[in-house]
Amino acid sequence: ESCDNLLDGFETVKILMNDVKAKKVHVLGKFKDSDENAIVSLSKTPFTEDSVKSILSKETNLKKEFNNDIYGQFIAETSPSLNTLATNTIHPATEKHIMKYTSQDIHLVNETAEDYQNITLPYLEKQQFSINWVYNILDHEKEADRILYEDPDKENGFIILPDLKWDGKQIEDLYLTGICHARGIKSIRDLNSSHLPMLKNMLSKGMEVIKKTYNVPSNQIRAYFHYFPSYYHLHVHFVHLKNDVGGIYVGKAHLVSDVIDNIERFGDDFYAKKTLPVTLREKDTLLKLLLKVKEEKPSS
Ligand code: M7G
Repeated sequence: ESCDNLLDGFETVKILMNDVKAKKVHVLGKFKDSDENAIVSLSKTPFTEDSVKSILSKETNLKKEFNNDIYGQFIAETSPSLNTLATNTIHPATEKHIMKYTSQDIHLVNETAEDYQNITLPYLEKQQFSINWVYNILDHEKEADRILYEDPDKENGFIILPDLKWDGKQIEDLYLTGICHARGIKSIRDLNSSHLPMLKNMLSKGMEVIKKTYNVPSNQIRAYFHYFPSYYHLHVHFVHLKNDVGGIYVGKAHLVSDVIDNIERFGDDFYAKKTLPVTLREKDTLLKLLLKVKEEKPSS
């Protein structure tokens, strides 16, 4: 389905983040006829075997930059159809979205169980991203044709589908999301032994589906949660080991297998009690709130 007019009259307000390494840019702007903020994200898509073959042909014009001994450097002007960009839009974008996509310093802070109860939880109750998109998926209202597998059980079931971050083309950057049917589990903080059957179900069936659909064995997939997540409805990130996305770093990613093991070995309330590291952006109000208690009680 083509949306030819969407960018007609788009007005760029500013570039929020230009990630040279990931070849991705997040732009704040306005669509024509709308006063509300929009974020448009562009990313260069990975090469595929087919695209490489088409680029390396007479359709491509090579403009010489220089030649030195045995070394040459050129700019390749490919045919427009080979130069597509993965484009994501958020509209209307809230202040919180703009913050999420604005380049800024990140801080690593320890959140104790007490901090969670006293600071994070009350903050989340007032301030969090809407999870409508999650419910739309669970209710088959959106992305229904993208669902790879569904276990409809209300307690232990889930839906697995390609993540927004994956264009579905290259197996090496496979990125799927598994969303549990049970509602009200915000993050790993809420998990206890009553959730073990669901966690095991998501892990084993998720891996089975990946093997069946993409022929990738489970030992080449990293299945993990984020803490903090952006969206507070429990979901698993299933990512190919070769996909070196940001978001797998220490202090943010928690392997599903570790979570299961911790609850089984160390008890029902492991995650309710554990001090968890959290990474927060400089301008996040929650960072200020968490740092404030640390200053008041420097020993913790
Ligand atoms: P997270 O850990 O809550 O947030 O994961 P973060 O990784 O974005 O910080 C949410 C996951 O859901 C991310 O991997 C997103 O790319 C993905 N996601 C977000 N949205 C809004 C959508 C969506 O509308 N559809 C799909 N399929 N995935 C989404």
